[in-house]
Formats: sequence, C-alpha cells, structure tokens
Amino acid sequence: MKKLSIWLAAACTGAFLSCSTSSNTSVKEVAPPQPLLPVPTEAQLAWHEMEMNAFIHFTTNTFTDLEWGYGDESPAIFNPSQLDAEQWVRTLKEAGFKGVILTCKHHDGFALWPSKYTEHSVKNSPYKNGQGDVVKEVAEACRKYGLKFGVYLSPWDRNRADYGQPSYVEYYRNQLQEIFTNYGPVFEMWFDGANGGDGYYGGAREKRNIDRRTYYDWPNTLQMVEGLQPEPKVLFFSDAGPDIRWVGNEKGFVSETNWNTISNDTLYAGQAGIEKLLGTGAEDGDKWIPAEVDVSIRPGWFYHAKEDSLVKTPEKLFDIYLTSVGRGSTLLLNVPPDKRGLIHEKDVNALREWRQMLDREFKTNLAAKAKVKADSYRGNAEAYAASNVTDGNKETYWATDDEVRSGVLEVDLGRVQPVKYVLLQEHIRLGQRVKSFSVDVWQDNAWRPVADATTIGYKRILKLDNPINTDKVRIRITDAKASPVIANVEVY
Ligand code: FUL
Repeated sequence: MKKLSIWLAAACTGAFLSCSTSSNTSVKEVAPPQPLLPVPTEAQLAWHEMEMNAFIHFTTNTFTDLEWGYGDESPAIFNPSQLDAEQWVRTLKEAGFKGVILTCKHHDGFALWPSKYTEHSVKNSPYKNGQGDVVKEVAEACRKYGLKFGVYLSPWDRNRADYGQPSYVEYYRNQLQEIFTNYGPVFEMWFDGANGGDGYYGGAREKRNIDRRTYYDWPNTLQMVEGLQPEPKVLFFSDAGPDIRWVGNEKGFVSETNWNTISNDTLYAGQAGIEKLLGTGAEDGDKWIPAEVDVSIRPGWFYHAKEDSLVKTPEKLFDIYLTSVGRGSTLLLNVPPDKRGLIHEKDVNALREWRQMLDREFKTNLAAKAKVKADSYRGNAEAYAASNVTDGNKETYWATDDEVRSGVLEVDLGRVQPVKYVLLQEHIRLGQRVKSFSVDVWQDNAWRPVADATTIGYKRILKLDNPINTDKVRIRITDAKASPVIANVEVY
C-alpha cells in the first residue's frame, strides 16, 4: 500500500487528487503528510525500535570494590575465575535486551582488550595468563545470540601520563581504531562526559582539568570512527548527542513530556538546569537527539558484594520500564558481572521475574484488530483511516488533514474487560507531533476521563490508576505541532 501511494503521489500533483491506476480503476489517492522536521535517521529509528539495551560495567573496579579507579591499579588484580560472556549475553537476551554496551575502558584506563598502545590492560593480568580478551568474548557472544554490540570507551583516563596533552587524544583515537577494526560492527558508542580531575596520570598523582569543549576535538574523532565503520551507522551518545542524548539523571526515568528534539546550541551553553532540559528535550529543537535512560540494577555501576541485597526488585524494574520505554525513550539498564565474571544469581533472578512481569502485564492486546473510529481522517482516504492503528503494522497510520491539529479515536474492544494500560505510538518517521492527549473509557453510557498526558513519540504507555472495566477506549489528541500521525494503539 505504501509503495503504491508513493508511486501515485509522484504521479499526481498535490494532495487529495483522484488518479487512475494503470489497470484503469479509479482510486482516491491522497498524498501522505509531509515530514515535520527534524526526523530520525534510519539508524536512530532502528535504535528506537530496540527499546531496551543492557550496559555492562566490568573492570579492575570489580576487584577493588570501587566505582572510579584511580588509574594506579595493578593489572594483577584483574582475575575473574569463571568469566563466561555467554552467560552474560544469554541472561540479557532472555530478559529482552536487544543490545549490549560494554565498558571496554572506564575512567581508570584499564583496557579489557589487549591494546598494543598500553600496558594497563588484560594482557598483563592473570586472566587466561594474559591471553584473554573480554571485548572479543562479549562481541562474539553478542553475535552468537543476535544482540547488537556497543562500546563505552571513557575519554577521561586516570592512568595515562599524557592525559590533558594532544598526544593523549591520539592515543584515544588509536584505541578506537583497534576496537572498530577488530570487534565491530558497533551499534552505539558511548562517550561519557565525566571528568573528576584527579588521578594517577603515570605517577603524577595530581588534578588535571581539560576544556571539555575543545580538548577531545570530537568532530574529527567521530569522523574517524565513521570512516572506520561507514555502515552500519554507529550512533554516538554523549551528554549532548550528536545522535543520542543523556537523559539528565541516572535514576531510570525520562520526563513525562519527552521531546526527541533539542537544539545543540542550548546544550553546549552549559546553563543551569541543563539536566531538566535533557529530560524534556525541546518542542522546537532543531535536531533529532533522543534521550537514553541509563540506570543500574544495583546502587553502583560496578559489582559490590555489599550491594547483593540491594538489587532492584522486579517491581522497581517494571516501574523503570514504564518511565523509560513507556515515555518514548530507550532503556539502558546496567547489569554488572561479579568477581567470578558472572552475572550474580540475585541479578539473574530479578531480571527473570521482571521479564515474567512484562510478559504477564502485556500479554493480550485487547485492541488487536479491534474496530476503530476516528472523527476524521486524511482526505477521507482509506490509506489513513483509523483502522491502521490496530492492524499490527507500524508502517500504516491514522492521519488527519494538514490543518487539523487534534482528533479522536474510538477503540471498540468488543466486550467489557478490565483495562490497565493504554499504549500509543506516533509514526516518528514523519516527526514527533503530539503535544497533549487524553484517554476516556466508556462506562454507564458515558465517557469517563481516566488520563491526561503530553507527548507520545516512539511509544507512550499510560498506566491507569486502577484497572477499569470497559468495552470502549477513546483517545483524544488535544493538541499537536502538526496533523497527528498515529501508527499504533494497544490496550492491555
Ligand atoms: C558516569 C560514570 O562516571 C560512571 O562511572 C558510569 O560509567 C556512568 C554510566 O557514567 O558518568
């Protein structure tokens, strides 16, 4: 259907024209809405669809019980006795993660692969008598289990004597080259903004500050990486993008109003309240830079035995799902392996029960193939009719005429059933549009309002305060930046 309308849209000029197809049957063809810029790139779209990725923090900190290594750790302490990267990736896959991002190097500078540019690496550790390569093991396990592989390589390096000088930037680029040449493809590259100042720095043991905006010369570094991996396109994460932005907290939520758009210049201004802006994005932002919700399953990013009793409960993880994926963001949940080199039993159990909870809560979509009515649809053309939101095809959508900025969808569930969640998706390929919407349910022969919300974006899940018995759910788009384009509605 889409192909046909593109072909016909090209053949007819303007919207709302009737055309004849080659078989001579008259078909009302209406041009699709124009994209509302900015829109996501193909790589960003694929990233939105991943929804949940896992972070793995693992290095000498796992053995020193620290969160930030000083950089003077002896590689001799890195000695996982039972490291099993397949156990990591299998556990994560079963939980539903689609990608894994590994701390190949954290702030202490210890490289989890045998980098030829430093002695501070696994090659000088007892792990596999210096023959081990954790980056390779994880990248291969990802390939085996069909997860995408991502890389965290800390720009801040507390081990390097030349940190702060131009030669360190060259060193950093050399390491990126090793990684992208030997372990790719990489789906996401995480550039951490942390720089605490003090460190070992080859024995200097001092505080060093760099100018974050100029020191790393990011434009050239990113260009180099893109040259090493032209396809598939790597997505760069940093506080300010360029492809994915930090969400502004490490607690597991994005703001309820979550625009995928933001303007770079406001991010670099370093003004107060930047965290809040990162959480909301900006309705009038000129770039598509979606927020990623990074949070750890434990209080720390690295494994500490004393936190075994503090692993987040399945219920807490479920809440995090609702405040990240359920608010149109992508979740990046950190699951740090222990000193053995295994994901600890407590974490495995929490993840398993969380998965069961997700499967249970979102088991039956009561709106699948349901009858849907809209108060209007684009050019009265079936291609944009309300039924597109329950057809299970995310490429088809309900859309209104260009000048219409609101609309009502009525979903008929067929019979009275308890409803707990309403899930909506915009067709973000055409940009993020909806500014506010409400949900009503049909009860006692009247519409009863049950929820008000703001943005939708890639996905929005509303949890109703109490499950409500109803046979009809109504969604009222009350305001939008441009004509609403809704790809999917689900009800649970
Ligand atoms: C922060 C780092 O300082 C933490 O150690 C951790 O890696 C977190 C994901 O990012 O900026």
